[in-house]
Amino acid sequence: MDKSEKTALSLSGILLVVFFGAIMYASIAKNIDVPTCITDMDPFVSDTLFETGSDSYELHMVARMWAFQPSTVRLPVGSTVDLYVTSQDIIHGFKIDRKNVNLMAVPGAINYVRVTFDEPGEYLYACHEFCGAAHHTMAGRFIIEDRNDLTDAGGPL
Ligand SMILES: [Cu+2]
Repeated sequence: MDKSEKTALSLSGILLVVFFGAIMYASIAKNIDVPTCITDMDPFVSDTLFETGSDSYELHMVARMWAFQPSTVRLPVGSTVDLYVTSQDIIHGFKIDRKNVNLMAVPGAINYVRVTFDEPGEYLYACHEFCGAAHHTMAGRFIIEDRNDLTDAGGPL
């Protein structure tokens, strides 16, 4: 083996040890870790839907293989929803039928849209990014109904 090859191999070995040591130092001594996929901001670890005013709501939608949480959302007609979408694992999509809403659900990030439901009925939402074997099961629905019907059903969500 040529002397320059030995030198290059030795330097590579030393660098591997230095890099591995740096990772271990950051992990153990500095307590630095890779970020979690889902954001740990407060709204995403507590309620998924809450009322922010009269007929206005804030909804936190979490996508994961292979479902949305929540899968059914009941709201009164005329509701305006501040919708925040994120993913717990991999990239998903979020599209609401008959609404101009088409977002990506990205792990570690939050996407936002404001949507108003002026007409009663069911608005399906689904994942539009092929995300694996059960991608076709990733769907849910907004049920928009008269406030009186909603009260009979036990309130929003
Ligand atoms: Cu998906």
